[in-house]
Amino acid sequence: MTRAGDAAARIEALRESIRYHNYRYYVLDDPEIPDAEFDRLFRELVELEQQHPELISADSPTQRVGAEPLAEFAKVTHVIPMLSLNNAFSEEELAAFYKRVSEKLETETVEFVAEPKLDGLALSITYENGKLVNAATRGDGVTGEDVTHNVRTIDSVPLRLRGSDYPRLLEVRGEVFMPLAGFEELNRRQQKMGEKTFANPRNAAAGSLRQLDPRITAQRPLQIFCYGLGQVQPDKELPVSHYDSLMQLRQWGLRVCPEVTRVSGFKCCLDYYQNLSAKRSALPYEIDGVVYKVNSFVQQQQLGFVSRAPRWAIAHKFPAQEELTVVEAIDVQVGRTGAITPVARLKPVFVGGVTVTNATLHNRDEIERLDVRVDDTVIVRRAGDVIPKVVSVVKSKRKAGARKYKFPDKCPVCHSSIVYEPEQVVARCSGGLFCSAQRKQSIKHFASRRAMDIEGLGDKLVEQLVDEGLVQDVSDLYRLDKTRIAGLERMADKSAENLLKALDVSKNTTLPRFLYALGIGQVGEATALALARHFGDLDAIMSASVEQLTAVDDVGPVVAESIHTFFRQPHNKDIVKKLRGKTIGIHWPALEKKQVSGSPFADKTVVLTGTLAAMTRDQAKARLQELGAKVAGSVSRKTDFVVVGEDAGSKADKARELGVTMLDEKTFLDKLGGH
Ligand code: 5U1
Repeated sequence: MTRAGDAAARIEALRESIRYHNYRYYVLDDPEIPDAEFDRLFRELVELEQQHPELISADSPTQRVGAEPLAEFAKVTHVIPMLSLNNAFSEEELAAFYKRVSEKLETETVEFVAEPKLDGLALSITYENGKLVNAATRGDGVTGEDVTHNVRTIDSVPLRLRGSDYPRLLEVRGEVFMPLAGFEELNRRQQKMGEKTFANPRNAAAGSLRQLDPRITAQRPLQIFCYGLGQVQPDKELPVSHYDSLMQLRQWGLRVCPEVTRVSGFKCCLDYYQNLSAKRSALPYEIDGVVYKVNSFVQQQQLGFVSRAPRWAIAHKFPAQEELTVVEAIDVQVGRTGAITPVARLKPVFVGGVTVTNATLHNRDEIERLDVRVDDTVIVRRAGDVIPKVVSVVKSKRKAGARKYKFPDKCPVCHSSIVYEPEQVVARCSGGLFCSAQRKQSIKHFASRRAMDIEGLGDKLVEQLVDEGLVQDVSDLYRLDKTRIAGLERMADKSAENLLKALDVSKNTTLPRFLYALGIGQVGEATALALARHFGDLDAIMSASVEQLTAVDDVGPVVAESIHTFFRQPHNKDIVKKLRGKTIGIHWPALEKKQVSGSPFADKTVVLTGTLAAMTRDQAKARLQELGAKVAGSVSRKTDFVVVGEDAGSKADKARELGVTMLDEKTFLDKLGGH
């Protein structure tokens, strides 16, 4: 075949593939591949068509915006088409966009409005004389679906506009989305009722908006952020810039994203992108990039449009959080408490900014739900610092004869039986401390930074110590001698000395750390701290009844039972005794309870936002907890103080909105200082 022939064949194959995935995405609401993969196919087609313009046909996916609307809904024609955005996938591509705009406008410093690119569905809502009369999805950009009945059920969409100075006809455009917490709750509900779960919040939002019965939509936690105007009549008194029009929309009662801001010049665009990227995992909804729009409407008009998108706007995308890869094997890992977690071993894939080789499969039920098999092509997701997970299997790529995964019934390490607690999905190895995997995990946990903080005692060394029979339980760590340690692979006199020193240093600890280090089921750092604060000393905790334990803040019957059982085990009591005994001598200062009761933060709920110059977020949190505060992740009417550092974002806005007391860093440190 000739090169032109090769290109023609590839173009046709790409078009077919894009049509198929468009259908899955837009019509079925059930995409098979991640957005990043789709973007790549699309870009390859655009590039090939640019190189071979003679091969462009009117029916190519590049020559129209979306796909066919669903048949069940009435069709709505958008008088002003709903366009899409061009993408920039790198700083260089953003720079090229900036250059094009500034050259065309003959200005070096262009003012933009920057806002998050939400991962939802574009919507058009029309108000006549201030009343909501119509709402339509984007569809193919020209014809959408009438979803008025469903949109009316979304709380954040006003049915009437505020005030009286709105135009007779106002069409607003925005993004409907499902916040993360609502999405997780919805999936839990769906699973409980044996209904289909959604792969991500975008699918959940799309599925919810495209319901024929508005009563179903009304139960779905949909939200909206408005980001622009469509038709407006009369349009004489409209603001002259995009930013002012958003502020005007807000005044009319329409919801605009609080992260919207004006930025001038290329560097400020990049700063906004970086700040938002750092904030991304803390936002309550999913975003996949930043949208920059030239602020002045006059300048927007000067720039105009290219076929499917405006020249005055661009979406600067974050690195993809979902990618395709292949499952090379499925293993199970044994945790500290014997929990058996299946893990997919993956062909290495770059996702969410790192190379991922393993992804959790959570439990046996999840393997069943996904029906994941060795050799399957899967979508893997890594968002923020969250452990990578397999989102779904691309069934159309499954090889013939791929066999269903059989969950083991014996622990792969100690060969004890795997058991299930009644009503629990977690499988556990029944080997207890006989199982070396459980022992290794509990020793690693004991030594970890937030527990006993034994520097130099990393995972590899713990494994060697257990495998060589030098350490059976954590108390054996403190009996190690230099010659034995130095004799281990990759160890020498100096590293052995350092480890012994670190072990010695670790003996001077705090009660909450020690409690946490013991690895009692269900006892994390916060519970350990609450227990230490409530009882004041370890003996009181060890002898407490379940009822007495339940009296502690945040300790429910399950946690209380777990603590109680732990301290009834002769083996555990023996280890604690050895650790505190004269020979080893782990000790901690007595807790000064009076410090807590006199503090301005005692029993207060505090939220931290932004960056503090004097301490890290963890240090501030620990200090507040020591002083009796509960440190929460989000602002509500129950919040007593919000500590506001540099570059604080929406939490500060929320605090302002709710009238919560805000402390700047200096006031915060002054309050801490006295205590
Ligand atoms: N935030 C935001 N998302 N978004 C999507 N703004 C925005 N603007 C869009 C689209 C498609 O389009 C206009 C620039 C035409």
